[in-house]
Amino acid sequence: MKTRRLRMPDPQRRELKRILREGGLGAAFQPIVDLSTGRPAGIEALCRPVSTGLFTCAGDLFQAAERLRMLWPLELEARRSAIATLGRWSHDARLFMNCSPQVVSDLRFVCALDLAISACEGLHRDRLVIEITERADHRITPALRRRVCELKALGFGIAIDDVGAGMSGLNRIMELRPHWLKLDMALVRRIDADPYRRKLVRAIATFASDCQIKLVAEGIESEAELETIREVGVDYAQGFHLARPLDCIADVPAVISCAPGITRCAA
Ligand code: G
Ligand code: MN
Repeated sequence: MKTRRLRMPDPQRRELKRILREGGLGAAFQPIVDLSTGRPAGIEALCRPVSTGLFTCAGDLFQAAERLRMLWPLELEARRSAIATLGRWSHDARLFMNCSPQVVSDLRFVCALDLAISACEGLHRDRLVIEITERADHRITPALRRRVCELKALGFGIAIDDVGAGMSGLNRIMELRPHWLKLDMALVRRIDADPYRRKLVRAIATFASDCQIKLVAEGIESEAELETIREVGVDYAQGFHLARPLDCIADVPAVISCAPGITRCAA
């Protein structure tokens, strides 16, 4: 007689299913500031799982979803809820959404985005920027390349996240030709005290400007870092020194003071 081995249900799978069923995906919103005006050029939606002990941060959650092949439904839900909040933001900043390369490559991706957009009156594709994030998968597949071309042709913005960290390297920029580059915070940390770092970021800023790519410095934590990135030619910035991620998109200020010499307290 054949014996069937019973598989124990994975507790993380059970929890992911519950999150999808009952909603347990919170979000926080952090502005990407245009340093020439102080206005948010965009707002990044950051996924924040409502903690139940199994997942304490978004990284854990998405790692488990990847392992359990549940990345698609989870990212779909994260994007849908982020897009829905845009109705509560009365200004015209773009919404930046983190998407993994596997999900962007999926044939259903564009349709799923359009469906979420159609539920939001007056929202157009050019208000959305897809931040291609880097988790484990570093290959640029033909499917990813095709989908990115398609998204650009349809009017969506494309950003490459965490440039300078891990796998978000030069070949990714070359292959995908994004509208936005987001410099990883490791590259800008204490840039004011490090001439080597300044030279590297200045070179990237020159490249970005020559290619009409908008450059964002992530993770700005001090006035000195802010002044230095501005000095070397970075036009957009994000970080605790400018604004912490906020639970409610409507609380993101319409103008963020970022004039040189004005000191803000990092809350
Ligand atoms: O990978 P990505 O750039 O999307 O990650 C953004 C993460 O960085 C979020 O979790 C956000 O809360 C965090 N973050 C945003 N601004 C800062 C900052 O100034 N310093 C640090 N250490 N983390 C930040
Ligand atoms: Mn990001």
